[in-house]
Amino acid sequence: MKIAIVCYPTFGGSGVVATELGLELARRGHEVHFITYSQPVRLALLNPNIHYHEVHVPEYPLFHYQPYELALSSKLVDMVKLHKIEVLHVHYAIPHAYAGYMAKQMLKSEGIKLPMITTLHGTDITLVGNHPFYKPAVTFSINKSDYVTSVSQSLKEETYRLFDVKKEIEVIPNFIEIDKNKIDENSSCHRSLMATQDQKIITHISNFRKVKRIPDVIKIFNEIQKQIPSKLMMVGEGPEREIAERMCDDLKINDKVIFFGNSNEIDKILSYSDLFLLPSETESFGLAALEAMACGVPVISSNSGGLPEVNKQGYSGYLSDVGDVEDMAQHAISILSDDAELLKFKKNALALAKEFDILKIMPLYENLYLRAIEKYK
Ligand code: GMT
Repeated sequence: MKIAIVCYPTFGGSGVVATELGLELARRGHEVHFITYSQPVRLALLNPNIHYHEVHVPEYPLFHYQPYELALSSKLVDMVKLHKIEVLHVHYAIPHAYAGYMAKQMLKSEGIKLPMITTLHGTDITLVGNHPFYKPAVTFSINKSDYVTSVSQSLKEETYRLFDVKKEIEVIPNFIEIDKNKIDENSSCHRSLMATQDQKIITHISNFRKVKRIPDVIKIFNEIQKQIPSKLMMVGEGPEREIAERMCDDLKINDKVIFFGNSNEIDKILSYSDLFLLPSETESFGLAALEAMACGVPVISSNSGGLPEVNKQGYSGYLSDVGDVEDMAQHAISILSDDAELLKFKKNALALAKEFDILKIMPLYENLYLRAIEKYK
């Protein structure tokens, strides 16, 4: 199949999912065209089936806001015609589903039929898309998609609750390539760079936005380190980083916390980790938690959104109410203070992650593409 993928090329979860999906489709022999404003961070262009087309938005002094949707839909029309693309898969409703629909209509006027699949990822529904300024356009473009998927049952229910969506939403969860997350002894990332042998390694990875409740991460770690020799790895970049750094200063724990910024070595950092913290306000799925579990790292998370679909209470980790840092810290300490218990949780986390193996999830997408192409034949 010839598939076009539109996504955000940044470190965010939706871009990661879209990129890993495209890479696996290419490995399976499909021709994949990424169409976005810069090269997705995890995209390696070494596969002859992978193509990347950059969307340029020409600067013009009249424009206070650059019309990205317009440039994207024009690029889509050109690429679909040039490469005979059979199906369009847009990730994140805003503005991709809207731009995709415009491209579809332009192509239709030239007699070209292009099925469009929209995958809802989370904040496009729960935070941004729900804003009254966007809501009519988001509702319209979801309803006009040929097929709609969401990354969890929870997000599907949220979409129906918040929007007047008539379309059937299919749940296709986030996935993980299990074998990729093995410790590479040749890597420059060694455990000794992070902690001493007697210290436990605790990790948080996110885009450091408010929704991630970064101050809770620091508070939980502060309680843990009072009882367990440990270090905290803070991986990612975003507006809450400064607050977190200041908190570490105030609590006098900055020698126990490493801020990495954005990293391409997260699988290595995770492979050395003993525990993962994700106390988010909401999380449609929690890809970062799954990435941790795939490295055999138990997860202490909040119980909001789709997190209970990924992290299982008392098995792969623990889930607490949003903001209950005391409960989260207690659970963390209970896992970390007993080596046998920690080992059990690590094994369980890996076993659960295997349920989301890319090889199990990929046929769901391939089947969807086939159905979408068939629809217009
Ligand atoms: O978590 C973020 O803020 C990034 C965001 C994104 O759209 O890139 O992640 C969302 O999509 C991921 C992939 O489907 C999900 O695993 C994340 O849970 C979801 N984030 C939220 O719902 C906050």
